[in-house]
Amino acid sequence: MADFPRITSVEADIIELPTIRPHKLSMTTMMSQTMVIIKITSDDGIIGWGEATTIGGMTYGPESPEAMKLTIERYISPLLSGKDASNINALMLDINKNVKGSTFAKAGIETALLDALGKRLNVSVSQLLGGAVRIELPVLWTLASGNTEKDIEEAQYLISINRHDTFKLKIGSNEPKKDVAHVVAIKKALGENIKITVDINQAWDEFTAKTWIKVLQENGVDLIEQPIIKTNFDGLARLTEFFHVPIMADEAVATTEDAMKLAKIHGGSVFAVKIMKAGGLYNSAKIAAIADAADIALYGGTMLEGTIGSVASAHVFSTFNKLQWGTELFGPLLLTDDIVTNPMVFKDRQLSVPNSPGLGIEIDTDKLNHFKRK
Ligand code: MUC
Ligand code: MG
Repeated sequence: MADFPRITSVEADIIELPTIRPHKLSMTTMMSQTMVIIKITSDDGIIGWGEATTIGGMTYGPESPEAMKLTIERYISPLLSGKDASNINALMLDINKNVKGSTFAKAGIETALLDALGKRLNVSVSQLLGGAVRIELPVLWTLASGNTEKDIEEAQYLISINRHDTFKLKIGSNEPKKDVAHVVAIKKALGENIKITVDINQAWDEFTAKTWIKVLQENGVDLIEQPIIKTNFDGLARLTEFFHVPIMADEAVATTEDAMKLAKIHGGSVFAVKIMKAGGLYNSAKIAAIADAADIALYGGTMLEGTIGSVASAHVFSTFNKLQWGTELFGPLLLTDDIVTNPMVFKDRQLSVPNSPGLGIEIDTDKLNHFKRK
């Protein structure tokens, strides 16, 4: 063995897991989730696992699962081969020089490198990132069955078992009047003590947003997420100034550069941070720092990843100075099965951040092989 652990292989496999019910968003309805699972092996025998995941094929983000796998195999793997597995800054710098965009693939690769380094040093990923300031993260649930009555039933059950007290509603695929009536009906049925957030996933233009956010605000909705097209930064700033209800940037705030531009004009009173959009955990922490400096609140977002991606996100969110709006890291709960032997623990409206070395997950290789796209 060399004086440093050399990377010997980088593998990327597409895994498909069915969802527990259809998950309806403004741009698509998901029946399953497709994940790219990354395995990085080094000559000291340590294996790191990562995940690169998007939502609904190419309807949400710019990278398809197939493109992520290809980018990793054809362009990223040769950059890593034979290099020092422990110098993540040097590796990511080299990848960023040679591979443009591809933040989802890069997030998965960086996750695998962090998992391996944590195992090598016998510390958790959050310790590698400087340490967790919270070991439990609030977690909401998204109601997106596409049916108001079913959503109410689902929420009432989850409230009764104390799993969640905050629900996110996905709207934007119907006429605004119908969508808003759906939100108001759910808000009324669940009552004062239950928080409701609404994600429009860019479906409204600015005028429609101004008209209908007013009704949502009057009906006690707690947070409005990405109502307008992600490129309309000034529009987000105008809505943020106009409304009392907080406006959250999601698709608009992908990279550190987006965060900087939005922070300057206060485009959003909350930023949804996601490791996939940001291109990894370190960039997510940088976005959090920009938000803090601009007095913009933080929310730990999901790309509906499985356990690997959700745990990686939990590690970095646990290190944020502030996490005023909690998280939506429920991805594994939306899936009918898992590829780890130690699933995430969700209890009393919180998820626990693992503290064993690396990510703190154990891969179930039989399940991994079973759910691999053939
Ligand atoms: C999004 O845009 O926030 C997060 C939760 C969920 O149900 O969908 C995602 C995507
Ligand atoms: Mg969103």
